[in-house]
Formats: sequence, C-alpha cells, structure tokens
Amino acid sequence: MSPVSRGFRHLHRAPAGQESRLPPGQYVTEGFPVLSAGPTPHTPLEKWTFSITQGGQAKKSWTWQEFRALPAETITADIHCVTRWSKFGTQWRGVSVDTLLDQAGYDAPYVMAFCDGGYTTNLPIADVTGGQAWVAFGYDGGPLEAEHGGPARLLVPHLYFWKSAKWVRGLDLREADEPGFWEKYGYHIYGDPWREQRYAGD
Ligand SMILES: Nc1nc2c(c(=O)[nH]1)N[C@H]1C(S)=C(S)[C@@H](COP(=O)(O)O)O[C@H]1N2
Ligand SMILES: [Mo]
Repeated sequence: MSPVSRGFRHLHRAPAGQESRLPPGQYVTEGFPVLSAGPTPHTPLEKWTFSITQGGQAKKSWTWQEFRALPAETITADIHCVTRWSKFGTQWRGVSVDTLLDQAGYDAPYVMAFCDGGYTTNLPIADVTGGQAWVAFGYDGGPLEAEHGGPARLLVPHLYFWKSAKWVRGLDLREADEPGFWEKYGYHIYGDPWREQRYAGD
C-alpha cells in the first residue's frame, strides 16, 4: 500500500514578522496536506471507544457519547510535519489528554498511542500532560474529516505532526520508551521540530 500524500502546494517562507514561528528547515503551506501510511479507517461511532490501557488491560474506557460529554477546549496551534510543511494557526476542538489521564489514573513515564488501522506512536507522559496534548474531534469549526483522523485524533502540536496519531483509540501506559510506527522506520524517538529531530541520531 503506497502512502497517501497530497496537498503539497505553495510551500513558502514565513510571512514578514512571523519568521520566529517557523522551525528550522520548514516551509509554510496554506493547504492541509494529507499524510496516511494506509487506508482511512471508518469505525462507526457506536463501536468507537477511547481507552487508557496498561499491560493490555483497560484502566478506563469511554464510549463516543461519554467522550463527547467530557469538557472540550478550542485549541489554536501551528503544526509542523517532518516532510517540511508547517501550517500556522490551525484551529481544533478537543478533550485535553490531562482530563482523560486524570480520570483513568496513571503512574507511568511513557505512553504509546494506538489507532484504528494499527498505527502507533510513542510519547513521554510529560509531553501529553500539562495542557500540551488533546484528543481532537473538531477542526476549523466543523467535525474532523476522516482523512485528517476523524472521528478523533491525537493533537500534540509541539512535536512533529507524525506524533499526532490519526484515528486514535487510546493510550497505553508504558514503563519504557518503545518506538512506534514511524520511529521503527528511523524517525526520531522524540521529534522536536525546534531541534530538528527528524531522524534517529539527529
Ligand atoms: N493513524 C495514523 N496517524 C497518523 C499518520 C498515519 O499514517 N496514520 N501519519 C502521521 C503523519 S506522518 C502526519 S504528518 C500527520 C498528517 O496528518 P494529516 O493527514 O491530517 O495532515 O498524521 C500523522 N498521524
Ligand atoms: Mo508526517
């Protein structure tokens, strides 16, 4: 299956005065490229759940209805893809990962996000707490489109966008930082765009 990759038009430099918003080696796009390593899954909402798991066991699980009843926030963020596009001022609606982890209870240094379709990505707990990460279900005032990760995706805008797992279904609490899907293929284990951590060893 060849990866889907489209919407790379008009990559340009940061507008005057906005240069400091653009991490090194990045260009600005006005479009919203789609990058998917496989086909877009379509899980019906009545079968959708979000779970915080540990050692394969669910500590807490929400149905779509329960998830949507949680307090939501509007998030405005710049996003940065490792393929060098950045998009300024994207607007999302989502539930803070803090809310989910606080309800589940947690005591682990890492998480592995897991998704419909089998994609995974690893993150330190310190990067998904403290108001830095959301499970986003809305984009630009509407529902999040399936190709961009709907019904819900992880949003971790301070790291390269591959960490923002689309079609996310849960977070598995981990004692060790194990590589996820792209990290196993040689992408950086952490992925800070400001330190240009694109590939292992950067
Ligand atoms: N489940 C899943 N999540 C994923 C991916 C993927 O292939 N599958 N691609 C990642 C990559 S490399 C990027 S840049 C962003 C792209 O999100 P977009 O398609 O909404 O632009 O999703 C990330 N999350
Ligand atoms: Mo990406």
